[in-house]
Amino acid sequence: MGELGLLGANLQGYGCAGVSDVAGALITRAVERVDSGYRSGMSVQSSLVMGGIHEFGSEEQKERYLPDMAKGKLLGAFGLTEPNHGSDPGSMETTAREHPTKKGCYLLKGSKTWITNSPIADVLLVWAKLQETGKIRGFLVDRKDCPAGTLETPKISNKTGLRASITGMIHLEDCPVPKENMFPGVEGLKGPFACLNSARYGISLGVMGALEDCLARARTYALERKQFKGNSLAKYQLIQKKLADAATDISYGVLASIQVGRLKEQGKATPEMISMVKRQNCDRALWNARVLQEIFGGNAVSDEYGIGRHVANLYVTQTYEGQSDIHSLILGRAITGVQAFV
Ligand code: TGC
Ligand code: FAD
Repeated sequence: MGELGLLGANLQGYGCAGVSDVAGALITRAVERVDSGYRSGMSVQSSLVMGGIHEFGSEEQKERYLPDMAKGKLLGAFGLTEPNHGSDPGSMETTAREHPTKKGCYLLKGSKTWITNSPIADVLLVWAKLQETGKIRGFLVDRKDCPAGTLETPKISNKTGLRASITGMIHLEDCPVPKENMFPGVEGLKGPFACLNSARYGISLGVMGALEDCLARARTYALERKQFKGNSLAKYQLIQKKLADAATDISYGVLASIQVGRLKEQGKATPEMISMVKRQNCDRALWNARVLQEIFGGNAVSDEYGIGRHVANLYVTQTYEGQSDIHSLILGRAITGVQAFV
């Protein structure tokens, strides 16, 4: 991916390709057509970590990390979710306190879970609350600089979805991080959420790629598989309706995302527009993939046909970066002005 210029492709400078937001999301669509796990590793590197450094990092942080991350020589992870706080990251328990003796150094303590790339990441963007102010800040935890026993990143094994992507935890035990590794440009939840806007937008087109692959596979299978008097499944109206529903949702979903991307390029996209396409496209991709799976009958249960893999992956895409019901509440708040989270 690094050699092809796919990492941080829509970022300007620092060795990145500098393509448009829409082009960047079309890359996620092409990659996710293969497998959501590949897109996931790419999104974390590109939108969540490189995007965060690009938007909020110091000039020194950008020079230090972005060129090598664009080449794929350094890998990033984004640590927001905690064992007790997923949909509600504002309640996070991970803290950063000033080192009692070493000036200009923070000690990070806490745990993050379900973190894409964490077991193999070189740099982990960890969101933690400053003990003195209670404000959330972003820290670039550089694995090579962490003393033994202060950073652990165990892998989460035997996942039922997103198996092509590596996921783990982050345990920080008074891990020393120099102040120059803290993002100077942002404090509060808007830091991680700004990174998420970009990644959520990418997912909205990415999942359409996965559904396109499901449709292509289901169409081929329906044409080849014969049942009742030698007819192909494709001849039956109920089968055709399933294909028509998926094709329609793909067309609407792709066009809506491209339009939001065009607005994003003009600085006119709101977080609610992104919530809308993230929620709708993930929900429709999962729903249609589950329906298309039925066309394969018992064979859907075999890995060989690929469809079950997409269904399991699409459950994850509907869950991470804000579960769909959470996006419903973001939209409901915008429509009514009333907060329904708490
Ligand atoms: P709330 O009061 O709504 O907002 C707090 C502050 O943040 C600002 N803000 C945003 N800024 C930019 N973009 C957005 N989308 C923003 N949303 C909120 C807001 O303006 C406010 O700023 P300020 O200056 O007033 O402080 O905060 P809340 O705690 O009530 O939030 C509620 C809620 C539910 C919307 C939020 O917590 C939420 O979105 N939860 C979902 C959590 C989530 O998305 N986690 C993702 C973890 S990362 C991940 O899943 C990566 S998977 C990657 C892969 O493998 O592909
Ligand atoms: P919970 O918050 O416990 O929610 C459980 C259910 O309750 C959901 O259906 C939710 O919608 C619902 N719910 C919660 N609150 C409300 C409410 N107020 N009203 C109505 N319903 C509610 N996180 C990272 O930080 N970085 C990563 O790289 C990352 N990668 C991931 C990779 C994978 C494979 C997975 C599975 C997850 C990843 N995550 C990552 C975590 C992901 O963002 C969280 O799983 C997600 O935000 C949901 O949090 P939770 O799992 O704690 O669920």
